Amino acid sequence: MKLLSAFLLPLIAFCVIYPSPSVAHGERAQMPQLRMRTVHWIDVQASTAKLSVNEIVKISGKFMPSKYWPHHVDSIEETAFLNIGVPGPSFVRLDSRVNGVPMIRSTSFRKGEVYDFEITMKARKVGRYHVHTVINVAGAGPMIGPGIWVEVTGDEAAFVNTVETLLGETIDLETYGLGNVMAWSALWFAVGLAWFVYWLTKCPIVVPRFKRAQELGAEADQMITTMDRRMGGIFLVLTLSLIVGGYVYAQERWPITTPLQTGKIDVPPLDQPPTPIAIKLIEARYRIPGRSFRMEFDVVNDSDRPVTIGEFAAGNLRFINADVLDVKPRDEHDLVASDALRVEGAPVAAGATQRVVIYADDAMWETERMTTMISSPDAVVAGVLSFFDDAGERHLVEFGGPMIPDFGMVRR
Ligand SMILES: [Cu+2]
Repeated sequence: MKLLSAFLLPLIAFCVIYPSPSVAHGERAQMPQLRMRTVHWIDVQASTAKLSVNEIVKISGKFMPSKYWPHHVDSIEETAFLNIGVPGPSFVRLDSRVNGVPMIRSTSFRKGEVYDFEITMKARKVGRYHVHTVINVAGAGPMIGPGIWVEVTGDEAAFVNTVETLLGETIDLETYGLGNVMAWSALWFAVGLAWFVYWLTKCPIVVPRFKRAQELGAEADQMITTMDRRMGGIFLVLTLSLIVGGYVYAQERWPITTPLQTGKIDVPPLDQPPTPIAIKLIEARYRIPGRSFRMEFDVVNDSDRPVTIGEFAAGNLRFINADVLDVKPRDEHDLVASDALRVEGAPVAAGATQRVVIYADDAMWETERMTTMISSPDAVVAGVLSFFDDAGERHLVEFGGPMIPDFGMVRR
């Protein structure tokens, strides 16, 4: 009790009085290492930001499972599922594909490989939603992609969700089988209730009866009357008949059924040439007072064109080099810093190896709570660099390594 009043009550009071600001649905709460070192989401976009009920929105882009996947997090190379995270059943997913393969079932993805995805959804409920891509990893949980605001207007009552079955029958998925579900639930509830009510008519009931049975010990069977045995028999026969009868009826009524598919499906990687650029991280430093990330690399350019860095992406934040790329945030919530990447030592000439230093400076590190990585016992960071050659060809290269915090103190 003393512990309660000394620690818990002030803590509870603090939480009640000082609630943290709510942001969409908690994407900033995910640990920075999980955001930076699990799945890199690249160029995620929605086909529209505003649509009416029954209209289609497609979410597409690329993702790359990180080669720096934390050891304590279950691997994406085991079992994973591509999904969309939105509050409530506000959309229905009509189709989702990775490298063209339908993603109805779970799969696994290889670390370091780039995958193309597209998810097709139909708007169901009116509202404004932060639509996130998500890869659910078995044992590890959801790896959340960037959120895109999508607004749905129109008339919910007009929502149509029909499909044609393999037997050519058109059914409405909003109501299909609902009557059966309700009838069976009501029936079993009634059977359970009747059984309970029967025992309530007996004296003594519940706890006094339990105590009585304890007192009687081996003699407790005496408490059960012939009537009780008869009722028990009736309920047993009734329950078994309902189960068997229900099964026989369902077999007669729907002779052809297929079970839900739970097997895994393989996604072959895209057929693409290996990237001609290799990088080695020399040092990554995060300067806390300046909200500035400084990274130093050795870049080996094996291609026959000079390359420079146009974008640095980490943990769903995008830092753009305005000299190379023109990418503007789609709205004030988009995590794009249009002119926040400074590159020194580039372009890297064809065939050359050069030391390149990049600075990603933006308050997003702070506002998106990425800075909590400095208090992690596993301060390893990872990100993706977009290299562009002088013909506009893009090469995605991942890097990772330990990060050293810089507290801005004068070193002695
Ligand atoms: Cu969100």
